[in-house]
Amino acid sequence: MSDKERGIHELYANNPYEADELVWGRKSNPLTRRGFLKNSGLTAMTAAVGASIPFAHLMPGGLIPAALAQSDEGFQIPGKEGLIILNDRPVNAETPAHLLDDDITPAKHLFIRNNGTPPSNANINPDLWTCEFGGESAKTPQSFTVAELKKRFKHYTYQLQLECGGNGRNEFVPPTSGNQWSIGAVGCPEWTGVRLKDVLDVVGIKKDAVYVAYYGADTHLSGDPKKEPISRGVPVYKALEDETLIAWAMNGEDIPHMNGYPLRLVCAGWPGSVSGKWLNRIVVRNQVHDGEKMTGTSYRVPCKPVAPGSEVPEDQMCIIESMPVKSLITHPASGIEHDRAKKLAIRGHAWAGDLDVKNVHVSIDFGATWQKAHLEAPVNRFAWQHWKSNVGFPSAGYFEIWVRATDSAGRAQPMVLPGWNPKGYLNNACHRIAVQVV
Ligand SMILES: Nc1nc2c(c(=O)[nH]1)N[C@H]1C(S)=C(S)[C@@H](COP(=O)(O)O)O[C@H]1N2
Ligand SMILES: [Mo]
Repeated sequence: MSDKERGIHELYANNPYEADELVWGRKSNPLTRRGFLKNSGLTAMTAAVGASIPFAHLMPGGLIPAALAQSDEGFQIPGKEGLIILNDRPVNAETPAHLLDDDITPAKHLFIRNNGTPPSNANINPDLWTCEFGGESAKTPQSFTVAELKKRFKHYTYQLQLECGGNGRNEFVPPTSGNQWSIGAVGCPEWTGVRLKDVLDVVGIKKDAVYVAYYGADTHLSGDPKKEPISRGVPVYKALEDETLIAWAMNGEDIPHMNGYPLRLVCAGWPGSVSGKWLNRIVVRNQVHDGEKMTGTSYRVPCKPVAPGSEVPEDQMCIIESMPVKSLITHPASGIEHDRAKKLAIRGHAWAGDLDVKNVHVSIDFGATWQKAHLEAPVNRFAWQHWKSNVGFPSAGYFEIWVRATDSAGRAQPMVLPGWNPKGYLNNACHRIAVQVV
């Protein structure tokens, strides 16, 4: 395989069907997504994954086998363990699926998505840290220190999932720019703080209020103090939900520096970008917020589906709200060997933006048939739900386990890539892992 030096992702990113032919000699049809592995191609893929592939005839075209697509090279960021670094300026790092196995995501395994330069940790005094509340639709603008917020308002603790809108971007064809997240820009820690709505109740919201937005203390990468790295918001009804928190703690401890210490907004179910870190200002707006990364193609998708690669006029782009249904297989890790005489216990989590997950199914034959998994209820709204199942295999060989969740409105995850969009958001295609059955 002389093209291996180019990297299999690079090859597939350019044209997955051409790559299929180049790597495996597999003629595949983009429309039906069927792959026709010729004898030599099958031999090549079998050699690459290290075993025969009993369901090879069902494997879609243009798909890198999970055994080759997923790597978990480690990277060290203080307080973090095993994350995969995608960018170091700004820092962006995701979590391999098997490190998201805990019911409650530990701090060391929560992804990092920075748009700018975080405030220096050394300069942060957590008690004196102040958050202003204002904006044209605030009745009585005022400020609270973290100590005042803690003293004045009732504390709440919820497990809330956080997922970057660009999670899964690395699968879009044609490729879209930005951090090439695979599946690990998601986590579900337990957050403690006060309700944004309790504070806004004291501040007062004028009748013309439309949006509530945040500003943080991080600075623009250019160093220009007049520029914001990011400032996003949500409609008033979303800001006022019980679970929208101004949080100072994660899993009972200070929030890690890279995740927004000492204060952040957690507004679950929507793209992670609405959960402002290093929070120092909340504004109540009389219009849809127009801060950095609210406009243009940022965190927006075409209001109606478009052909892959299309240029979409700005007035036909809609702001992303609730995130789509999604799931992960967090155990076992991809690539394990398994004894065919035994059943394999598998498990993971599923979540569905503002909705609940109604059921989860798993497949070992590239989605031809599905078996229902056991699914738990969420501990609270916006917490991910745990699922588990036992699967048996008909023979030895290379298998993939796919997982598919369905939300309470009956919408299921797509098995392969959903609607293409210019910035590569909302890829909720089924997660899959490789298993070598021996
Ligand atoms: N101030 C500030 N808040 C921010 C960001 C940022 O760069 N600066 N990134 C946003 C994005 S795009 C996401 S996905 C989440 C990531 O949160 P995490 O880094 O704690 O995982 O924070 C959001 N809040
Ligand atoms: Mo994000």
